[in-house]
Amino acid sequence: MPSIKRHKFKLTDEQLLEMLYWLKLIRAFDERLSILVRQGRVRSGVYSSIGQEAIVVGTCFGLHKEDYICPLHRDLGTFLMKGVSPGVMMAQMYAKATGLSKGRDSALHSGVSELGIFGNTSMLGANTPVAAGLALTYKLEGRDNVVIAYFGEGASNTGDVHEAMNFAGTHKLPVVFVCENNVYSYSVPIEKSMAIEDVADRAEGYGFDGVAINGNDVLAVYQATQGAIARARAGDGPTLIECKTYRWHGHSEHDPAFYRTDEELAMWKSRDPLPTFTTYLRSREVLDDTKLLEIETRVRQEIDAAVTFAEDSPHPEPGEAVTDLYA
Ligand SMILES: Cc1ncc(C[n+]2csc(CCOP(=O)(O)OP(=O)(O)O)c2C)c(N)n1
Repeated sequence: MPSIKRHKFKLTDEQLLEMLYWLKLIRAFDERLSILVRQGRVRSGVYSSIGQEAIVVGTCFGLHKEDYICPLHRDLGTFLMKGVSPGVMMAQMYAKATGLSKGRDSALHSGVSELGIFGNTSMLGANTPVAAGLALTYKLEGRDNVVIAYFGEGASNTGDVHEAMNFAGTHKLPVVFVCENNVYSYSVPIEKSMAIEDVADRAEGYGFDGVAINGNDVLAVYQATQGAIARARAGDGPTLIECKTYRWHGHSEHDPAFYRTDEELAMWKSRDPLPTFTTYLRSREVLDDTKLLEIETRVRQEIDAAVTFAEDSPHPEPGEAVTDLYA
């Protein structure tokens, strides 16, 4: 078995501050969405990623435009980091004509091929064979691009995920499998769905490395991803990165999550990826009050503008329902 070497990386102060900006933007986007759902303004299914932002930022930071991502229902932040504007993303959640799917789906299934985003599939895990297929294309075309395939620990139990990992391992495809292990698959805790502790252990059965890391530490996620991407670009095949994390909200905004305790939630909130990273940046003297205020003001303005754009956008015309169809 190959074994993962610690990947060394250096980020400039500007890049570290940019990471903080993304963490805060994605948190603010989801927090606002949650309020909009409660106000009845957004009626699409919303699956909050609050608490899991470090995975999105650590995996997407520095990706090339041509690299593909295959995100989950919970990964709206990956769309933002890949280049979809907060306004268009918000309009998508409002099912407005200016959204990605022009108001034609329940918000979570749109992809953007020009930006390297494959739309989320309802059948969880079904995005991973697609990721392997995209990676096969890159390999056959001799390109050095990579594909990031996201899935939950629940989805890791499906046949699709095993087939995708087996195929990718056999053909040494440039794909990074990112498991967002947030303890619950809907209401099912991990110990009721898996006989092993770490999803990462499964990689060995497919001939590549798997690593379980603190998914709430953005730099740990970045480091693991950069190592995996470097191996993938060099033709050394896939890596499985299991990011241990926790979702603060229920499975979706309509789930009150009665199946977990307040203590458990409080424990995970004490591991909030945002203050952890903020404290780190302050201790390294990368961040001070002025810079923090600048970032927070920018985030607030961008989210406000996104909501205004979505609210002011038109609903789709009925005739639009039969356009963009393939026969
Ligand atoms: C193949 C499949 N089986 C069942 C479901 C129903 N379902 C929707 S969400 C969910 C839980 C998913 O948990 P996980 O994969 O861990 O991702 P998370 O939502 O926790 O991020 C289930 C079982 C589905 N969408 N697809």
